[in-house]
Amino acid sequence: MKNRLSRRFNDPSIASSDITPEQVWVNRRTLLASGLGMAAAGLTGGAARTHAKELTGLDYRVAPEGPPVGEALTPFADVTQYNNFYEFGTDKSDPAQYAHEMTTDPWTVSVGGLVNKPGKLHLEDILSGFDLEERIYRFRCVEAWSMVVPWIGFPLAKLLQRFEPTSDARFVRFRTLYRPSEMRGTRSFTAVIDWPYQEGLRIDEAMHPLTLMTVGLYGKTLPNQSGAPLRLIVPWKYGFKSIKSIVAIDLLDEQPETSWQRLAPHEYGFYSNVNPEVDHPRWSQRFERRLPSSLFKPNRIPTQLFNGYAEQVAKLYAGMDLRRYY
Ligand SMILES: Nc1nc2c(c(=O)[nH]1)N[C@H]1C(S)=C(S)[C@@H](COP(=O)(O)O)O[C@H]1N2
Ligand SMILES: [Mo]
Repeated sequence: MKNRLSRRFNDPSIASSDITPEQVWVNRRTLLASGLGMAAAGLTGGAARTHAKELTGLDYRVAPEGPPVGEALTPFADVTQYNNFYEFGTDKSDPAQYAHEMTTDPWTVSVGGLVNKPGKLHLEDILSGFDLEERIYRFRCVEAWSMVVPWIGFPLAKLLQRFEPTSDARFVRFRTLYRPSEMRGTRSFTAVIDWPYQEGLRIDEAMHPLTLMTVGLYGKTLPNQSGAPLRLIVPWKYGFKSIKSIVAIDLLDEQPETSWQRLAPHEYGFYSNVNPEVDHPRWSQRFERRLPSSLFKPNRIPTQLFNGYAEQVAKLYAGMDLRRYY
């Protein structure tokens, strides 16, 4: 089977529609959340979900909670037109302009290292093998902008368990596709990053239920600029840990080097947990600009420890000096 999902994103019947993805999202969510709405529309939950699948190409379960309390969702246009994906250039507008040059079909992910069952999975197998769910997460970039996004994915732990990590596995390393013919940012003479883009997590961070293998947002498959067809979302860490367009995952007994650490070790640490108390050497991390943000309406809000997820993840770092392990 071909990767029908990535094609669905460009489905003209969606593009020509004059409803925005945010409206689709809010309407469908309201419909699913309220029994009254479903009764009024003459739909069962199942029928509503099938309809959502036809509309978006993805079938997923909607998490019962709404957005983080009092925080609006960041509009689809801001989420998908203001990006970091250096493989396509360093300007925030480069990924939206050039990431379509990347082929995402066919797509395989290899999992190896300290696992009992190393192997390769096709994207189709990954998508059919796991129940997808929608999770609304805050996302905080190290450059001090942030957003709230309805991501669609499944816990990374479920994928890793399928390959049976051995008891020696203490870290996980992730690598992005490196294909210069389709990634103009990697062909530049002023090399920014030592490609392929590489990131890592400690095994308990990788196994944490908040850590999401992500395939969609706003009810659609990921657009290429957002890291299609498969990217990580680690909501309590700075955005660069959330590696895009993943092709390889390896379980290791030693802490892997990361692309940003290699580039500037005193600016970017391995942990990179969101922390308003620990400044970046060149700027403060106390505040963030919540997108959409402009000169006249900067939308400046205070940054929270672990990006607001302390209750869920602080225990992973009990006893650790967070200034030293930044
Ligand atoms: N492969 C790859 N993954 C990447 C990056 C990148 O340049 N290449 N940038 C990171 C950074 S710095 C951020 S803030 C987020 C941005 O995700 P977004 O564009 O979906 O907001 O992606 C992260 N993942
Ligand atoms: Mo970032």
